[in-house]
Amino acid sequence: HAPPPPAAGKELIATELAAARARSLAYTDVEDDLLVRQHSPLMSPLVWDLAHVGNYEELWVLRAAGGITPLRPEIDDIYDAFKHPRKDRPSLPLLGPAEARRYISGVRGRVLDVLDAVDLEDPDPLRAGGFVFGLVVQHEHQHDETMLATLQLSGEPGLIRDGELPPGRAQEAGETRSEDEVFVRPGPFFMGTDALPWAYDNERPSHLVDLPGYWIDRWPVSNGDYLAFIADGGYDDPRWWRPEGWEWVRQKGIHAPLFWTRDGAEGDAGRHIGHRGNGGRRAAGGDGWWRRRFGRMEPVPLDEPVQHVSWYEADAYARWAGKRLPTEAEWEKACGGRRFPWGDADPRPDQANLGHRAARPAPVGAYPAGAGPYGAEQMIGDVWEWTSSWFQPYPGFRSFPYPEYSEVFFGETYRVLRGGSWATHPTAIRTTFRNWDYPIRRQIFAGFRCARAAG
Ligand code: AVJ
Ligand code: FE
Repeated sequence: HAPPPPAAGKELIATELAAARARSLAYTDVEDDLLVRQHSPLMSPLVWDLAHVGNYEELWVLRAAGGITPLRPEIDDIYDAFKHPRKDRPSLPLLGPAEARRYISGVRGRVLDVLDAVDLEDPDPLRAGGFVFGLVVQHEHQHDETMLATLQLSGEPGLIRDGELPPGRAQEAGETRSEDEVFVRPGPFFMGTDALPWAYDNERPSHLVDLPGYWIDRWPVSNGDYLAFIADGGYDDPRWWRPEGWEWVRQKGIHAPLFWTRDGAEGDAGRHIGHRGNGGRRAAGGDGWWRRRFGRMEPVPLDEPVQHVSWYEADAYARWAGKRLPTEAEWEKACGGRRFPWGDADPRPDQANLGHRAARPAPVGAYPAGAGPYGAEQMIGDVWEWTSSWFQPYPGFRSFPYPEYSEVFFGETYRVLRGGSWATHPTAIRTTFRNWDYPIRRQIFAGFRCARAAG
């Protein structure tokens, strides 16, 4: 088993706190109207997320770890995610944008005082190794990714913050598919972790899991791959779908990933046709399909991992392809039982597409240097990957520091996603990290890869 990385020092913690905050402020550096409006009943107004990250910091760092008297106890109720579902949040007496910024910066000042005074060797589990700071840093980054999903749903241009990404693998002329598999030998591996000081309760404890041999795709399923499923009538063939998934696509009239539209069609994305530009990628094709990306229309790039698909769509594609989704154990074992597929060192830009370097996944094959020991690539970053597993506790699970982070979600309601997306910050991802969502959700930056049994 890998040795634990050294516990974070105070300087590193301060840097991480500042990085998360810079991101939250950048994503909310827009007109007030865009912050207070609700863009989708699936999401909070952005100004709720902004004050919520400050309130969470107040609850956990200032009150629970620092023993500081509550600053604004009267707003706790408003920012309690369990008291008010997202769709109801616009009608709450939310702090306005300026007040929210003032509140979170006031909290942050005191958080830095607590950090100055804290003993990181203190055996108290909230303070040991700076756990409570890891908790709030990762929490803020998770809400930052949620804010990006809200901005994508809003259809507003701007904030796209595009950048350069490495090129994908060389393709033969006319080739669009990216099917290639790697073999993972049978045998036991340690799933989860006891060693990473900032890991969540749901990643613990580390436990031995024995798996038969299996094949897993070398890359996430690409848009080109997925278009073959569409072209083959995949959305119109009940053979590929779980009964409840079939009922859902029929009822909602779903025939492509979210934000996709066909030439001439007037789907959801079609309303934004005024923003259409070729994004310099027309040569990449699109097969007559366009997508709306942060308010801009562009041809669907065939070599990018597909994103904005639900678990039901991923599951149907896999069945059509003669495969299945990997279990989360299979997904994790393919990463080799380390913090990252390449080892324990922090991600380099040539190993994974993380942290919103560009506002899109990188093409399939862009990160050979990020391969795991069995050869699987792009396990970390680009798109969250749906697995076949329900979100369930590991044997010996103990809730910490509060049941509403993980425990209340266990059961057969949420499917597990792994690996993080282009929008996930490197501090908030590792091979043991577990994300979860409803199987119908498509606004998250999620795609998938397939697996199949050996033999
Ligand atoms: C782990 C992404 C499912 O956003 O609902 C944020 C993380 N928990 N605030 C979510 C979370 C509390 C959570 N996910
Ligand atoms: Fe939260």
